[in-house]
This record gives sequence, structure tokens and C-alpha cells, in this order.
Amino acid sequence: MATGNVRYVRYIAIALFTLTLWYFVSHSKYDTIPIVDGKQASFPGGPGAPQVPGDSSGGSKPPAFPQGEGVTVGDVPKDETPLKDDTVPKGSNLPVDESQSEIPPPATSDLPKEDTEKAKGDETTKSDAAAEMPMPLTPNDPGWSNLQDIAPGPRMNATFVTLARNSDVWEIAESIRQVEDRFNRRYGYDWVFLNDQPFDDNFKKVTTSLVSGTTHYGLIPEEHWSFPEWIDQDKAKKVREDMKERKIIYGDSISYRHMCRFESGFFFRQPLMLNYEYYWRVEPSIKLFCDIHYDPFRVIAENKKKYSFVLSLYEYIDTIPTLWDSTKKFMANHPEHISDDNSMAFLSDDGGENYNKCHFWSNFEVGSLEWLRSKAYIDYFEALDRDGGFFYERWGDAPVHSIAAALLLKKEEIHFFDDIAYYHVPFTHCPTGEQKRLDLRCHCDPKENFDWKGYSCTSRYFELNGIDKPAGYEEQT
Ligand SMILES: Nc1nc2c(ncn2[C@@H]2O[C@H](COP(=O)(O)OP(=O)(O)O)[C@@H](O)[C@H]2O)c(=O)[nH]1
Ligand SMILES: *[C@@H]1O[C@H](CO)[C@@H](O)[C@H](O)[C@H]1NC(C)=O
Ligand SMILES: [Mg+2]
Repeated sequence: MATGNVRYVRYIAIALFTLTLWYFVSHSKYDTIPIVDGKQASFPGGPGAPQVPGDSSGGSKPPAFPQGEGVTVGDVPKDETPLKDDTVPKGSNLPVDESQSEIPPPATSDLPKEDTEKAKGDETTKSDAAAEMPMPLTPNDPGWSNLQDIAPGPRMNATFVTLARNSDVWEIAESIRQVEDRFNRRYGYDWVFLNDQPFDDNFKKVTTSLVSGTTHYGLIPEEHWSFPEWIDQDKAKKVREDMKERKIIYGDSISYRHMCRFESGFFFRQPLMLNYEYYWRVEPSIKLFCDIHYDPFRVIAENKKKYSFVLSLYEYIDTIPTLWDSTKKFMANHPEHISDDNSMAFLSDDGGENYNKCHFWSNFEVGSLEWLRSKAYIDYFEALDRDGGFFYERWGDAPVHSIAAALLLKKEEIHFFDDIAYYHVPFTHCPTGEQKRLDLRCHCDPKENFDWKGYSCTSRYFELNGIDKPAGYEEQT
């Protein structure tokens, strides 16, 4: 019996050991983060990931940035171009952090970049694809609540665009993170960065790691960031000194004036931008408060919109005292450019005699590059540039774009993106209706919504277009 007892004890010990082992394996903390083979392996440089061209380190070393690889950008030669535009291929990207998600998205969420590119390049079948794959625009539409997978459907010929200095890197990183989390991680649109100085490696490394699409870096040529020869330097200098004394914001800044002139007349003509039809402008330190369930580029393209906004307000008159005089002169010289169905009522309360200073806030814009490159827009910009107000005053690109949109476009070509909740210091656009904020998982405080406050011009846009204001707007005035 003694040997029999020992055997039983041994069996029990083995059973206990097995149970304990099973317990530890099944309760191991690794198990709290689901590991799905396809998911893990899909990260470049992650376990099981294919080796990335130009990154022999397998992801453990900082990615390399070979010039001129990645998505071919028109016929701009990467190394020879006087603009020294750089393209950072997506292959050198760092992992995009989707691993925190409790429910791992299916492997289809990691469609290779080429599929997205193919969809974008497939312009001839775009309308077919669009018809087959309508966008969910409301919570009742199929596909609305799927924010995990790569978005199905066509891609527009579009890019994000940011003008920034190297020193803006962390502020723009914050903006990119928000744009990616709320929208672009499912779309993979490209991002063009422009600068009057060459971007440094750190800027490129950080931004490329954050953007899901392909990043491109362009150096602005000097003639797009300097005084035109007809500007009287002494006069411009006196203006800056005077504005400094009067404490006008950016009043004494030369670079801010170059920035405003560049955004007014040149960003859409940079070689890198010629590769796209639509743009979405993003500035440093902006916030997005709600999920973006549909593709704003597609809303613009399919509805033939040319310009869009989320915030509008009155311009500081001391920065633009003669902008309206120049505009009236342009209207008289170029009646052919003025739209019959324009939005003059947004700009003027007396049929165009005086400017009411209303403008769309241009730090957010989704719009048509083809429109900005049109003769009508260029003629307007050149008329303004000749008059010198970018330097003899401090004309901003916001009133310039806005006046152009309101006068050169048809009313219905300007779109208000209520669903894109947005902050740029110091103003917030937060959708008015509670149900909408819940549907879009917004994290903005509705009390902060600027739309219906006295200093906003958005009411005028609604009235002029005969659009009903959302229920509950009165409580936010
Ligand atoms: N490269 C470059 N970008 C600039 C310069 N000044 C402003 N910017 C960019 O132009 C945009 C507007 O400038 P910002 O300082 O945000 O002006 P604000 O929003 O009007 O206060 C931002 O995207 C800035 O990063 C400059 O001197 N060089
Ligand atoms: C995108 O638009 C640009 C500018 O119009 C054009 O040159 C380019 O061929 C377009 N690309 C595609 C893929 O349609
Ligand atoms: Mg800004």
C-alpha cells in the first residue's frame, strides 16, 4: 500500500502543478492586452513584420529617411528640385499606436498603404466606388459606428497641409495626434509640411512617425516669402513701428506678414501641392473634440464645395483699414470674377459699400486647391498684393480667403462643418445639439461653443443661406 500511496500523492502533486500552471498562464498579465497575430505583425518593425526597405534595424533603431522614395510625387525630382522637397516614405514609419484598443480590430484594418493609394489613383471609377460605398453621414447609416477598420470607399486626391517652423514641432505633433485619432488613422491621407527654412531631421522624424499617410516636406522659395520689389521699405518700416506703439498683435512682425501673404497667395502653388486637388489646413496646437465618422474631403468633392469653415468672427479693423477699398477696386476691374450668387451679405450689411469685418477663420480650412489656383482667385490675390496691404497694413489670410470665397464662389460652394468640433486659441466650435455631441463622442464643453455668441459671424452664414439654426442655439448666445 505504501507504494500505492506515494503514487497517489504523486498524481495529486502533478494535478495541482498542472492546475497552478494553467491558472498562471490564463491569468498572466500579458493576457490583459489581447495579442492577435495579424495585428501585432502588422506594425512595421513589430514581431513578425516584414523588413521595411531602408530600415534594416527591424524597428529597434530610429527609422532612416531615404530621399525620393515612397510614393512618387508628380514629376518633382526629390534631390534636384530647387525647393528641396523631401518625401518620407511610409515604410520608414514608426508603429502607429492602436495597440491600446481593448477589442483588436480585424486584420483587414491594416490594409497595406498601396490599397489606399490605388483607391486614390482610381479616379475614373471614383463615382462608381462612391455609389457602391456611400458614406455614413448620420448614426442611422450603415457603417457609422465602425471606427476601427480602415474606412472603406474611395479616397479623394487630397492632403493635409501645415506651414510650420522647426520650433513648432511639439505643437504640431499635438495637432497631428488629434487629427489622426479622430479621423486620419482610418484614411491615411498624406500630409505636406511647408517652411521658409529647411525642416530639420527631428521635425521630419516626429511628424512622420505620427502621420498615417505619406509625409512630404517643402522649402518655400524666397520669392514667396519676401517683400515684392514695389514695396517701399521705409513706409513698411514706419507702419511696423507705429503698430508696435499701438500694441497691435503681430503689428511689428515681418515674418507674420510674410506668413499671411504666403497663405493668401502661395501655399497652393508649391510644387508639392500641385499634386492634389483638395487640402485641409492644420495649425499647431489645435484640438479636435469629436470623432469624424465620414471623409470631409469626400463631402467637399461630392457636393462640389470649394471652401469650408468651422469658426467665423470679426476682424481686427486696425490690421485691414483699406482691404475693402482694394476689394471694391478689384470688383470694379473684374466684374467677370464676381459670382452672381455670391455671399456678399456675409461681408457687408449695406450691399457692399462697407465691410462688416466678418471672415471665416482660416487656421481651419478644407477646400479646393483648384479654386485657389483659378484665374479669379489669382487675379484677386495679385490685385491685393500690388496694393501692398500685406506690408503697409497687416492683412491676414483669413479675411483674404473669406472675401474671395464670399465674392467669387456661389453661396452653396461654402460649407459649414458643424460635425468637426475644433479649437484654436482662443475659440471653440462645439456642436450645438446634445444628441450630436453624444453620437460623435465629443469632449468639448458646449458652453464654450462660439457659434452663436455676439462676436461670431456664423449666424449671418445661416441666415444668408436660409439654413435653420440648430435647436438650442438660443441658450448659447
Ligand atoms: N515656417 C514658418 N511658419 C510660420 C512662421 N510664422 C508662423 N508660421 C506658421 O503659420 C501658421 C500661423 O501662425 P500662428 O503663429 O499660429 O499665428 P496665429 O494663429 O495667427 O496666432 C502656423 O501654422 C505657424 O506654424 C514663420 O516665420 N515660418
Ligand atoms: C490629383 O490632382 C492633381 C492636381 O489637379 C493632378 O495633377 C493629379 O494627376 C491628380 N492625381 C490623381 C491620382 O488623380
Ligand atoms: Mg495659429
